[in-house]
Amino acid sequence: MNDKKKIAEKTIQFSVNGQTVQAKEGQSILQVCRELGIDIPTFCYDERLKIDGSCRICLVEVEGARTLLPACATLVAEGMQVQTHSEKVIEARKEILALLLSDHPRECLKCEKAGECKLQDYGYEYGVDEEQFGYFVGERCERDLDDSNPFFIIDRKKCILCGKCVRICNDLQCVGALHYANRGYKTVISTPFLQDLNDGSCVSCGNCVSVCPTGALMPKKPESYRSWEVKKTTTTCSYCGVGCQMDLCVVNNRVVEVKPRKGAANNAMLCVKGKFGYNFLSHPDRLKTPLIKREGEFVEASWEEALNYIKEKAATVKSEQGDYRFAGLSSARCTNEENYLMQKMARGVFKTNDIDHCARLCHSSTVAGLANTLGSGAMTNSIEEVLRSDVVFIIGSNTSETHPVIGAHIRQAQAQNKTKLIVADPRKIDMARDADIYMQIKPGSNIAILNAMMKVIFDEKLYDQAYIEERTENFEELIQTLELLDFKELCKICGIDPETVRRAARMYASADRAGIYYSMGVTQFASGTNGVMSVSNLALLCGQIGKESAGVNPLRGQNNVQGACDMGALPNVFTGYQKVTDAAVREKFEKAWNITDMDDAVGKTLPEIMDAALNKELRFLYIMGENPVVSDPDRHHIQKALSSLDLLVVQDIFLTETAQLADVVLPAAAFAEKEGTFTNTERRVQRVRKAIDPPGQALADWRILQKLMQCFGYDSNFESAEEIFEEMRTLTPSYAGMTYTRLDTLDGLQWPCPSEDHPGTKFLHQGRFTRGKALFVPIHYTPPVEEPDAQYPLSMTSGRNLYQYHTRTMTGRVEGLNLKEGHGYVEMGPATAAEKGIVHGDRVKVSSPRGEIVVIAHVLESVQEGLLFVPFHYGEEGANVLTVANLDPICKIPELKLIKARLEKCEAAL
Ligand SMILES: Nc1nc2c(c(=O)[nH]1)N[C@H]1C(S)=C(S)[C@@H](COP(=O)(O)OP(=O)(O)OC[C@H]3O[C@@H](n4cnc5c(=O)[nH]c(N)nc54)[C@H](O)[C@@H]3O)O[C@H]1N2
Ligand SMILES: Nc1nc2c(c(=O)[nH]1)N[C@H]1C(S)=C(S)[C@@H](COP(=O)(O)OP(=O)(O)OC[C@H]3O[C@@H](n4cnc5c(=O)[nH]c(N)nc54)[C@H](O)[C@@H]3O)O[C@H]1N2
Ligand SMILES: [Mo]
Repeated sequence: MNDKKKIAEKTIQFSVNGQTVQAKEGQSILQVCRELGIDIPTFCYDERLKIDGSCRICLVEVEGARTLLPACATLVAEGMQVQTHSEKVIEARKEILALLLSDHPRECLKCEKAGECKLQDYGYEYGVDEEQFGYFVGERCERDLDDSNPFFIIDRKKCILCGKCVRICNDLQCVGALHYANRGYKTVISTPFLQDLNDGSCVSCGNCVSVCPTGALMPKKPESYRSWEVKKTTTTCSYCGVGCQMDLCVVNNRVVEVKPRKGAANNAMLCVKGKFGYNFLSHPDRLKTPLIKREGEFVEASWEEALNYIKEKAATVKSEQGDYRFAGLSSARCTNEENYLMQKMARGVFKTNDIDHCARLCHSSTVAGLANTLGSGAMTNSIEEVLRSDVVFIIGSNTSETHPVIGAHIRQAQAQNKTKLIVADPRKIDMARDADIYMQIKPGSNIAILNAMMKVIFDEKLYDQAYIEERTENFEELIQTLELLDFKELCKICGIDPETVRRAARMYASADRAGIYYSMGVTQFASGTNGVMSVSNLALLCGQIGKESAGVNPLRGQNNVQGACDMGALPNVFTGYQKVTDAAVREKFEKAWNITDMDDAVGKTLPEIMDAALNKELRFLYIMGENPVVSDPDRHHIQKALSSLDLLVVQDIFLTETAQLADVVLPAAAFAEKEGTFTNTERRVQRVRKAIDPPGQALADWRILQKLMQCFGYDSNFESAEEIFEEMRTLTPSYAGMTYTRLDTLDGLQWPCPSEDHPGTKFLHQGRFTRGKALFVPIHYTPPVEEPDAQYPLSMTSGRNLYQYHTRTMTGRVEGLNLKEGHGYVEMGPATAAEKGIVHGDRVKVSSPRGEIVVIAHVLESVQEGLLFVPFHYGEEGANVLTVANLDPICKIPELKLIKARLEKCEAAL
């Protein structure tokens, strides 16, 4: 098909500066010249944005044209003769530059943009002497400095009105926070004041700052430096699972700025955390030496002392118990190489499958559910494919806050492709404001709404009969279940009127290409696996899996949670989901690792590990890069469990709430300080590169793990992360074709990638499902485990916000992020608040059978009445003081999204 397309693409011959060249029909002169390496200046052009042509600096001479033409807006034509640097062109460019410079401040010497400023560069290149023009002062209004945003300043005097910032804000980020104000010569860019930040239009993504060609939009920087002192290293963002590519700009071993790069997942976009959330790296709180707890106090120790201490304590456990009674928590924040080594250590050195990580609390229901129905529990399609979807159905994902760059992609699809959007969420989240159909479903009613939609699709015969026959099994059983269900009753359970459900079902079913995007609002239930399988049922019913711009797309949360799962940091599988219960698989790993007697039973999951610690079945817990005291359900229970251990080792970049309970704390290098790979939510494996040295004696996690393995007598001698990757890929079919050399691009490679000549896989299940035929699994709605009662009359859900990341070890140490959301709060609807006499900003107490928190009330129209939303970011003011581990029987995910709670107003004295 590609070949046909190529033939259809017309080639055009024309000449540039007297040389005959070829181009594709539809290309602009600027594009072709860029490909040819001919430098045409431009301020307003960005290949991602619609052509604006306003800056005029790219003017070229075209034979026969009456005027000079902008190269960005002029398409090449057969026989055209173009001059890019004729005398006339140069004169015109000089004139434009002179005009721009005539009212531009003469500050190049002290301007922070110097060296990277396009106006300065072109002025120099074209020999325009600013002194020949008088500096024009005044008249245009609002030309002053605005530094009200916590992350960047706008200096309107330096603005040349190229409009890139306005276009990126409106057309790519799609929030419309930047506009032009006034007209004609008085035109200025109207900018986000902090007030705007608070009313939600500006999301401080900083994409405007990244595209500004002059010093008009500049990041607030931790220190002053000149651009030529900067060393840039390309790497992958370490916050969420989008996997944005970025350059870390380093001066004196300190990251001083972050700039977006054009990776396949992010298209040179970033969010506020990726762009501005890097100061934690150089924060004085970073762990710099190992710490050993002696008589209740941490004492600094050398690596040797710390490792020996661990060895001795572990030996005591072993001599008393006959076994190390070891369990490990691995980390979705760490690299693939580190997760590989962590599970190798657990299985190879401590001979146990008791290894797990935060994916248990996150998408374990996805991994279990989709593995059952499709054969693979990962996002089926690629992020950029959403741009061409006809319908997007978001259920239980606060996309614009938790995967901001994907949220922006979906909005671009709406604007550019007329993609229709359906949203189901008990809170009217930002994405819901722009939805074609918004269903404010009752919390815990996903299965009911999905069954209701399927019932409409079945009754109205909107399903894809041919696809179902050819590619699925168990359809009859699904129908039998659907036939038993009462549509009106289902609508009542979700609290949505039947006509809206019908409209949503028809919209989804009639689309050619429809993608479902879901996350924690589906997975974090005791019925999470069933919820995931319901999503899969709906997509299969309409033939939406196995093609482009469609699919079932679980948005994986952490930067490397997909990778940590792929690497086998799970109790039931080795790398690439090879089962620990399969003797042949075990034999393969035993041989490769040169060990015997591997544990052959499925190990304990994270909540089970905590219970086993509490009842002393486990004695030695090793936690790498997790903070369960804040992130696991029921804080007091977790604290008790961790305190019951004989030996707790925590390996982190900060002294977290969890590390404070440890016997030994080991200082790890952060993402910017080490080499490796992360696998993003769309299965894309991307490089992580070292930009700075770690602080003090901190070491890359893999180096620490290797030291420990050696200390316990295992001969491990990797000299680089790459060597670990090489071992891993020989044991992992889906990664087998990847090498660091192949990964050394901005796009990385998507698994499955079974051989070195395989290009990687853009979307899964084309032609054939991983499990052969896809499976329909009929699901009945089950009510939440905890329902409101007289004592706890409200429902409470929990989650996140844009500015904070998880347990705030990193974002809590970035000043600007805390200006917006620095304290614990609870969201509630106006009636729920009024009933208790609560107004916005009051201090309130939220309690559950597990505990209570005192936080600030956020009274919002967007929240369903009777429901409270509490973020889990804020430690003792966070949701997990109140939650409880009611587990899904299949995957053991806790029902973090729904508990019962009580709300009270605090008296002023509190
Ligand atoms: N800024 C930021 N971004 C992050 C993170 C972060 O901490 N901060 N964490 C990352 C991680 S690890 C993850 S897993 C993702 C999570 O990303 P999301 O899942 O998008 O985030 P949550 O806030 O947990 O929950 C999503 C939504 O579920 C809704 N919800 C609650 N109950 C129900 C229900 O019964 N049905 C439906 N349909 N919806 C419901 C909530 O109102 C909320 O809007 O975010 C990742 N990105
Ligand atoms: N109530 C409620 N609870 C939840 C959720 C919810 O929605 N509601 N969501 C759950 C979900 S989806 C998730 S994923 C979990 C997340 O739970 P956690 O993974 O426990 O949360 P993080 O704060 O991301 O913890 C990561 C730790 O790794 C450290 N770290 C960062 N980089 C590195 C590194 O390179 N090396 C090392 N060694 N350490 C590093 C950080 O400082 C931090 O302490 O929380 C879960 N908890
Ligand atoms: Mo997560």
